[in-house]
Amino acid sequence: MDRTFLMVKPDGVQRGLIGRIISRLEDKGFKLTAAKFVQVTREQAERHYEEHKGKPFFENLVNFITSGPVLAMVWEGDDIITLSRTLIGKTSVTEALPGTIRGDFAAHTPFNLIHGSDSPQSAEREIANFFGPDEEVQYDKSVTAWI
Ligand code: RTP
Ligand code: MG
Repeated sequence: MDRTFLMVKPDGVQRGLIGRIISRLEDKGFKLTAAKFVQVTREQAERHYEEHKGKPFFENLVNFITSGPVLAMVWEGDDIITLSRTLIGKTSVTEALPGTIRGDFAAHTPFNLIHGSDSPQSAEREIANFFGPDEEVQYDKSVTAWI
């Protein structure tokens, strides 16, 4: 079973889309193992987006992600890193297809509602930036046997 870090960004929280975003992840059959509603600190935001440090949009990105609370989550599922990014849709709202979260709900780049890790290495680093080792819940989700 693979795991990833997914985060409803401040725009998703402000627009009241937390429930609908979570529903899409549940509908797909993914398993939620940790969740935390938090205000991201500047240091945490810079660590989270460290691969973008030095790029022209970095400062705006950190300002955006620290502009209000986010819902930080860990989800499990086979191939979840690839599958969740397909579900989320392209970064640019002009390229995000209908049927994806961004394609259906996001109207202005870079306010694209949800973050998803892009590799297992990123996932581990991003999870450790938001959650302690004991904060993930281990449990059986019987429906996963049927999907
Ligand atoms: P994310 O990391 O947030 O899940 O998004 P992503 O993988 O689809 O996109 P990434 O390339 O990692 O970029 C991270 C976030 O930075 C903002 N962005 N702005 N040219 C720009 O102004 C620009 N490029 C990227 C977006 O909010 C993007 O989600
Ligand atoms: Mg990214």
